[in-house]
Amino acid sequence: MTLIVTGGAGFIGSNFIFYMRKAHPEDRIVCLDKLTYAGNLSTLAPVMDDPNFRFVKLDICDRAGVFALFEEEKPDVVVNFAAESHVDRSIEDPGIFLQTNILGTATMMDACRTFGNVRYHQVSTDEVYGDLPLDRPDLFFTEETPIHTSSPYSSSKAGADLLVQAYHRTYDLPITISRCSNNYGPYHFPEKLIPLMIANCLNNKPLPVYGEGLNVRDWLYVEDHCKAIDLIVRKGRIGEVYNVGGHNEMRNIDIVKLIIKELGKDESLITYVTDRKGHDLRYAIDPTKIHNELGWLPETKFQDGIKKTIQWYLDNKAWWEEIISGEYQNYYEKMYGNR
Ligand code: NAD
Ligand code: TDX
Repeated sequence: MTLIVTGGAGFIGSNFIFYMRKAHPEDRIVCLDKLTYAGNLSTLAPVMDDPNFRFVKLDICDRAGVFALFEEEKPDVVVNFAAESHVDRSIEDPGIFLQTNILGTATMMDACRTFGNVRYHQVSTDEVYGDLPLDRPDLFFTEETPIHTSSPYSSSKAGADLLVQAYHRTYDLPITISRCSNNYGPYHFPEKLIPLMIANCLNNKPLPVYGEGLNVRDWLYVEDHCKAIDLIVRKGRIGEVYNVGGHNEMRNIDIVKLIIKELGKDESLITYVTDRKGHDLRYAIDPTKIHNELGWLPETKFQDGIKKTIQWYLDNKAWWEEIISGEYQNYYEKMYGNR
């Protein structure tokens, strides 16, 4: 079959493409990506010459371009990863988040229903559920937890989810939605916590921990997430939402200390900085549904995954040094310069 994978030059999308080439080499993958600051064509170098792979530089909001691509490729499945994904950027400038995350999703689904009711999968986030209190470790997000967002980013993702469900109900579009927790692993853009801390540590730069570093995230190794999406696309029930995550909760400060230790640096690098506005306290996924229905469980233990990830950043310095030497410097100065 032919899959259109949007946002495949970013972190999770590229890992998904690599996973799918291995797991289903017979499938054709067409990667559609605008190549924003977060997209990196060099990441896809290993698959560029694969006859079953094609890269197309395109904005998911470009209706004419998207429709022409559907006409040409006649996809069986669309997996939509393309999004503005960084919470801090959404706090600075929400507009592009509404544009890409909501209108782009609608454009992709309009193409799906115009060209034969194409199977559509939306990659969403646990952030649509808002946050959980730190003193109630017994509470988890289930698929029934009400949508209750905190940031412009999570609100735009929630808006997209509602539209996806509306297209299913109104037009009978065959959709599924996955809501996963924080991913980590290779090709993670260095604006996000784990790669930022690894890069700063290696450059002996201060490690900016928001607030007191007590916020909790539920970490998922990116390949485990890719396997879950593959399963949902092939075997998930149409119209359903699946939470993806796996009881891997960590406080930010403990992650930072672990990275420092693994890299043999000193905790004096830690710098507590002004907290993120509206900072979500804790995310924690209950993955019972995807486990019971599709047999999925995360396979990578955090202790192993974080070691593999750190090793990847050590082995692939050129990839992230190229990124942080460019426009990223201005971003970093703006976000952290006076914090
Ligand atoms: P990322 O920022 O690393 O990559 C996003 C990709 O989308 C980039 O390649 C970028 O060029 C592309 N893109 C952005 N706007 C586009 C547009 N208008 N048209 C076409 N392409 C566009 O993001 P990521 O971390 O890989 O996240 C992928 C998806 O997973 C997003 O939908 C995000 O909301 C969701 N998600 C991410 C996480 C996480 O921990 N990273 C967790 C839960 C959900
Ligand atoms: O410099 C930092 N210092 C810091 O303390 C950064 C960048 C982050 N943090 C904290 C904020 C969060 O509590 O670390 C935690 C993780 O931050 P991010 O890496 O920005 O991720 P988060 O805000 O949790 O969102 C991520 O997971 C859900 C992804 O970026 C989203 O796309 C996804 O939907």
